[in-house]
Amino acid sequence: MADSPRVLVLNGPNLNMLGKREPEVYGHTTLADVDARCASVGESLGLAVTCRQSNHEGELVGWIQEAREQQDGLVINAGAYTHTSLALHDALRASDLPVVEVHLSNIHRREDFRRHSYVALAAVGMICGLGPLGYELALQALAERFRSAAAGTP
Ligand code: CA2
Repeated sequence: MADSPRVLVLNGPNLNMLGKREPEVYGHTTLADVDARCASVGESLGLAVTCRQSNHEGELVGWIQEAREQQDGLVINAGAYTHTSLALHDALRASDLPVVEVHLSNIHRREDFRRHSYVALAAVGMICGLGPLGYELALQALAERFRSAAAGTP
């Protein structure tokens, strides 16, 4: 649709391994399955969704910088960069976009070092522990945010 709000779904390092390793932690769904589901759920919510994955911090920063001009919202699972990357934090803050952070696993039930997120400081909200459903819920949250902004309601 021409005027659909645009949302970039970004996945960080190692998420290309989804469904191929550690199914006991991350499940059997592949990243291609997640991307396909985001596209179809996005369409049903009236969103134009683009999905990208990178194992490289600088590439993710570049895509976030581009998103400032080209997108209306961002869903991000930054993988391990969540817990380390001030560069992603700064890029997300500078994007001025509504950001929803997603994690497949419940980062609060795992090692202590996963409890801190540099992404969360730049996000409107975070969904974790619900597996791939988290991406759909994040898209739903953004769609609702765009709808209420367009209607002028809080
Ligand atoms: O739970 C999440 O979504 C995480 O962002 C996943 C990251 C982890 O570092 C975060 O603390 C939480 C790891 C992504 C690695 O994904 C793999 C998937 C399958 C096999 C191996 C790695």
